[in-house]
Amino acid sequence: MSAFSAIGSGEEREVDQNEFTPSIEPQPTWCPGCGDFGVLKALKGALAELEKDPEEVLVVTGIGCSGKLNSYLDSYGFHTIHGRSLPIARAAKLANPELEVIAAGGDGDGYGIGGNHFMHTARENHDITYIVFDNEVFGLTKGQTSPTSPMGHKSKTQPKGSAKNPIRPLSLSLTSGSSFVARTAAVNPNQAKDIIKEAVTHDGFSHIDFLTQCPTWNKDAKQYVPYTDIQQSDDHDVDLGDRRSASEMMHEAEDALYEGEVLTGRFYKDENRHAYHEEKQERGDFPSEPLAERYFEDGDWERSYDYIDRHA
Ligand SMILES: Cc1ncc(C[n+]2csc(CCOP(=O)(O)OP(=O)(O)O)c2C)c(N)n1
Ligand code: SF4
Repeated sequence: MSAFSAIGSGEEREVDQNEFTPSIEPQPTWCPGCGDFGVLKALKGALAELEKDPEEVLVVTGIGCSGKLNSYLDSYGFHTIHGRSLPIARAAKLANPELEVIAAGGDGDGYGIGGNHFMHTARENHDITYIVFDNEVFGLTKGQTSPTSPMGHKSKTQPKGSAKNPIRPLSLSLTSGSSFVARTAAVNPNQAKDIIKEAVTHDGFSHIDFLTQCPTWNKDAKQYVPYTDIQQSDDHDVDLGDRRSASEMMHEAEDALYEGEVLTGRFYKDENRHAYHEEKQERGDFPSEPLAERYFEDGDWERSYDYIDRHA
């Protein structure tokens, strides 16, 4: 028996996306019109279409409005501290490679305070999906300038306008070593769902820069404008397996975003590189049974919600 089958049923079956809606907090408290709703919807749809049982999935989040994602998704969840979703997600995946691990957080969480973890998780190509809610501000703490705020962006922390260039999340991801890099937008739920499905299925570190509008603190952001899907457009051509081609397309998309043109789609995909745990396995530097197995005993498992219900 594997560690996974000690958690879930392990049976293949049709999954309805409503199975991912929790009974305790089914209605998110995000502001009306927030792009975070789009991530939740796309994620539920993607997981259901991939026939993932909620108990096969672990969602690890950082701190921010985006960090509330796992409160609104009925799967295993770990709401960590600011910028630390990736180390927790990596540890979980290494302890139980059969678990579908998704990490998520904001641009402040992932590209700012957690930037070092982002770089090294990409470099090591851990087999997890990382969704960054990119709304170009710190939403939860009331709209401060973030690593993706454009030069000149005015906020409480930069009332005269930011004097900093924004980071280039796609390029940073590529040069750090991600083996799947994509950008999608909350205004485009079908593309978002398809990209999440590809990211989850991809064997290696999949990074999605997910443009999410924050109507409360960042009305001027460009995430609202109509997007172009580079895979559907005759004006853009990217060879997904070619780093130079991907890099050029990323630079174009990163520049265009702040000029009001939203270019989304898949930018890079390396299907030949081994994920970190596979690389370790090949070197004989990984236990033959999942580490998690050592801490599991048959039949002892109860979901945390059952405990909460009991004490309600
Ligand atoms: C170590 C630490 N520093 C600062 C904070 C305060 N804080 C909470 S959320 C947040 C930023 C949130 O912005 P972002 O990550 O972009 O997520 P969003 O709320 O926009 O989804 C900050 C600075 C904290 N919780 N912990
Ligand atoms: S503050 Fe912005 S990011 Fe946070 S819930 Fe409201 S709209 Fe969404």
